Amino acid sequence: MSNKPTIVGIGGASKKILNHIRRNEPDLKFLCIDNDEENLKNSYTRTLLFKDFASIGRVLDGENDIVVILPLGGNFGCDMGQYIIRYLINQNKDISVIATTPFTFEGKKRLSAARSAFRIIEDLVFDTTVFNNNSLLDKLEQQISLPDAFRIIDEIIYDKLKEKFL
Ligand SMILES: Nc1nc2c(ncn2[C@@H]2O[C@H](COP(=O)(O)OP(=O)(O)OP(=O)(O)O)[C@@H](O)[C@H]2O)c(=O)[nH]1
Ligand SMILES: [Mg+2]
Repeated sequence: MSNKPTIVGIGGASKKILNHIRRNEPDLKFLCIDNDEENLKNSYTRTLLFKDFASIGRVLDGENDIVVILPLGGNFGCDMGQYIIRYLINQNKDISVIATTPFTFEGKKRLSAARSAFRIIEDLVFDTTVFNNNSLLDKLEQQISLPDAFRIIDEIIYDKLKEKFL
């Protein structure tokens, strides 16, 4: 039996992060939950098209140690992330969260939705980590493309996961 956690991604961007982690950690269990069927098609991990909470409970039956990967900024993650996490806690699962907040250039609305969502999640979950995407850009000397910036953030999330949970 493995004592490694199951990695649960919430929202469209979490698919890319989970795909990245899986390339490095093929033996971990994953579940990517999203409401966008099209997006889930090129996932390399187990996926669940979100319809209701009970189906999440069924898929994760017996998997009690969970790290949630939650890139905040979009509607699904900001609106539903906290409810999915609440549901998992009520199922007596041990939950940790690694979240990100969006770049400023993605718009004020996304940033403030992400911040409000994260504040709520922080009150629910003892072990949370949040990366502010913007602060990454401040550290880089050269201009890089957005996809490259996201790949670096995927790697930072994976490093944190390894450091704390694997
Ligand atoms: N680490 C990482 N973050 C990403 C990537 N692409 C987008 N993001 C971030 O993830 C945030 C959330 O985006 P999505 O996951 O697409 O949003 P969603 O939760 O699916 O919500 P809607 O599609 O709007 O309903 C964005 O605001 C970006 O900051 C990526 O490839 N890697
Ligand atoms: Mg989406």
